[in-house]
Amino acid sequence: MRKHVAILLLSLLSVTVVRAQDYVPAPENLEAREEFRDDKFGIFIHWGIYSMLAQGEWAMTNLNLNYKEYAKLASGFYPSRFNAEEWVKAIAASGAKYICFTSRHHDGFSMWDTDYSDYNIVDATPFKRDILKELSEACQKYGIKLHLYYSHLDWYRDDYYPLGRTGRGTGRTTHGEWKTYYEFMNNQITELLTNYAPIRAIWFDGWWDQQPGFDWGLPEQYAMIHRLQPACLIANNHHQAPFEGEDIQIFERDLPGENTAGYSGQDISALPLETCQTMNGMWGYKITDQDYKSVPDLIHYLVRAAGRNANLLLNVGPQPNGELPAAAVERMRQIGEWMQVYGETVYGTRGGDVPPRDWGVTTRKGDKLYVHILDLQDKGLFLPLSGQKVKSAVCFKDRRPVKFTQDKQGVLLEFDAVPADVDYVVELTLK
Ligand code: FHN
Repeated sequence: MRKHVAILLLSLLSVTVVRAQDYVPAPENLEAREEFRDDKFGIFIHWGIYSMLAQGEWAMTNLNLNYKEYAKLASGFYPSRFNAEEWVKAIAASGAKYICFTSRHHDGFSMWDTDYSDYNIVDATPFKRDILKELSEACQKYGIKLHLYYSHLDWYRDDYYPLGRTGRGTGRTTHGEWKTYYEFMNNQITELLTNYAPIRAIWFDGWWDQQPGFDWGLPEQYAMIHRLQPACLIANNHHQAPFEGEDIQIFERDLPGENTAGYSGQDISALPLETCQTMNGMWGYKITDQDYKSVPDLIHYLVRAAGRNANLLLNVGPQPNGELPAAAVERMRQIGEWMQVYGETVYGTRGGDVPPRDWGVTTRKGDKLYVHILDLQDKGLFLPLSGQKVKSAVCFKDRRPVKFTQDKQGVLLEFDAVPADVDYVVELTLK
């Protein structure tokens, strides 16, 4: 009996091992991962017909709105000030290298001209313009990469079955037709990857809506995506360690290794990392939410992410009229100004040799180690760099030498005054 159990366990193990080896990323996918890592900074856009309610993207379920009533919003959606080029220019000015746009959020409304549902921006609104098309063209024009958010869960369709944890008050009468829903999603994703190419990443969300063990058909869906665009990076905001077939690991509202928001206890993988964060409190536009983070705080978040080898995907929720909120545009402009000066110490770097600390982080590129001092109350800073030889140390901003001494344990930096910049960067050249 024991032998049989052992054989069964062994064969289960070998199945797992074989499955774990199934996905071999294509060379262009590996290249896209490195390019993604180098980019370090992206802007997340949560925009849909929910912006008209101005209560965030969860209004439909938070307010228990009937799905048929909610759908009427579409016939009034006319974002007269939407201008894809203006968006992309403001985003490029922030120093961000990519945009992740909500092609379809949990409310089930498609922000492109899809053939697989009339509940979309072209067929269901008087605006009739394919927002995604305009955005993808503007992105290509200004050299910004496009990622697409796609919700796995749906609060609108009857065939999103079984009902998940959320969206139970929207009045849908769901039927046992998961198969048609799954086909619908795959058709839409195929459309996105065919008509709006190149899409650098598909960013899934909603896995957490179903009970553990629910079969979302991810391996087949992921294989389809990689067949259509081998370089396309797959991310899934399931709040777990990455699944087979994924190319990026995502964290939400927390830096990798932290878990203040409750979504991020998972192990950190060797995949490229990205953490998404709101600029104010909500993802989608909320009229009462003016609780914007300060520019220094946003820069710190970006730098602390880079020091943890992660990208920052910073969210903006456009207004119902199609404009990005002025408060967000102003913050993006100021982050961009900072990036103009300090971009060299962020773009193309990897997490540095000294692990993140309360005072700041380090980033590394070639023989340069950038010490980002964000919060130091001292005129000295010891870096445990045993085994590394420092050739020179300068203040990155003005190239003035920084005093340092070195022994086997590491390097001691000494300053004339307590570093007070938003980010006082010391550039160390290593031997
Ligand atoms: O439910 C969504 C939420 O609306 C938003 O899109 C965020 C972005 O990370 N993700 C989900 C919650 O985990």
